[in-house]
Amino acid sequence: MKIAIIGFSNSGKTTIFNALTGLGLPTSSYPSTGGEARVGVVNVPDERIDNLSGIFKPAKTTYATVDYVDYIGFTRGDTKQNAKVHAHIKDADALLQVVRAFEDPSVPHPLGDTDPMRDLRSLEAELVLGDLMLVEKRLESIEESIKKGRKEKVSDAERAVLVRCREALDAEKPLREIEFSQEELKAVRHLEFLSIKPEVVVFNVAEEMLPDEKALEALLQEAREMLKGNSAALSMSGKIEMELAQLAPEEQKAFLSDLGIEEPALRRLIKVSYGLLRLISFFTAGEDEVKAWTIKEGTTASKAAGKIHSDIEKGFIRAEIVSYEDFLMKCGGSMAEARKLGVFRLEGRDYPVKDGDIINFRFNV
Ligand SMILES: Nc1nc2c(ncn2[C@@H]2O[C@H](COP(=O)(O)OP(=O)(O)OP(=O)(O)O)[C@@H](O)[C@H]2O)c(=O)[nH]1
Ligand SMILES: [Mg+2]
Repeated sequence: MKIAIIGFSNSGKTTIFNALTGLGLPTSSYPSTGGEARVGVVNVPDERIDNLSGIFKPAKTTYATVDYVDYIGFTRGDTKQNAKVHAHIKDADALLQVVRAFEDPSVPHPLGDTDPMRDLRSLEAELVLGDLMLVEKRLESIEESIKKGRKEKVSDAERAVLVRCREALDAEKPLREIEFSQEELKAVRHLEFLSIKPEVVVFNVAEEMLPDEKALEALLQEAREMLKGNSAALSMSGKIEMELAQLAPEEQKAFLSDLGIEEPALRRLIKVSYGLLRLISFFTAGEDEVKAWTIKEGTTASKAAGKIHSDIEKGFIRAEIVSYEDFLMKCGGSMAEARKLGVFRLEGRDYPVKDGDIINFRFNV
């Protein structure tokens, strides 16, 4: 799973990328203009995995992960430049939009001054415009094929969806606000629209603004009213989070309590983006390894088995399952106790796996 960080230049994208990944990419007040997109792998924090790991004391503990991508910023009104950005991030599953909400005269703002809602609207407009251009280009090439009598090159289904897309985009609506059927989505998937992707908006606020919870909540409220479809909004100080990420765990705790913060905003951000992708985790637990496996909501037991190994999917007999809650509450975290109490359920291949299921697959090879 991949999440692309987007935003205007100097909004703090790389700062937040560094905070998320613990990497130390250079940040500067000069806008980045090119280079390669950078990818970092981030563990999805999960207390359930922490607890299971405490119980099983496995040789290895593996969290679910999400890849984050950092690239250059969007430029207002420059569709050519923005198409370049699109090319680097179009395969992402979701977007993380960083909106500048800090003021700092030493860091030039590409739109003149700090105005988070204006920036959010402008960036959404750039996403919409980029997608509209893709739709129009594609429709033109379809018309061309029809004119030349090359009917085999034309999918009526795709054309119909494109017309729907154009209507929405013309009305300045991001495509994530529109309901599409699975077939419709499939017909236009190859165009890799940006405005159709789920999006988390992060307001990058100044450290001094953090205590002003009322003002922050008002800003978030306004953003949430504007954003429709699969999206979320939160705020953090990218600078503080980056400093935090570079400290050892013990120092982090001290730093946080000095600031009166319970949980780094970053943990919340990672969890929110994981949820936005409609992802859930099931667990395998033993002495070798405690591991979270990422699946889409609604994945069946046999498909979930296939995540671990195709042989387990092929030779699937049944799944022995205990929910994380039952395992901790009813069995005091003991597998022997779980078996004795019979809390393991036996499920067949079509069982839809639930978030937090601890699973042991029975299979034939
Ligand atoms: N004062 C202040 N400066 C910040 C904050 N967050 C980031 N900056 C600074 O803003 C500048 C730009 O930050 P980056 O993280 O490089 O921004 P970016 O969005 O990646 O910029 P581009 O890659 O050029 O598009 C750097 O000098 C940062 O130190 C903040 O919360 N407060
Ligand atoms: Mg950057």
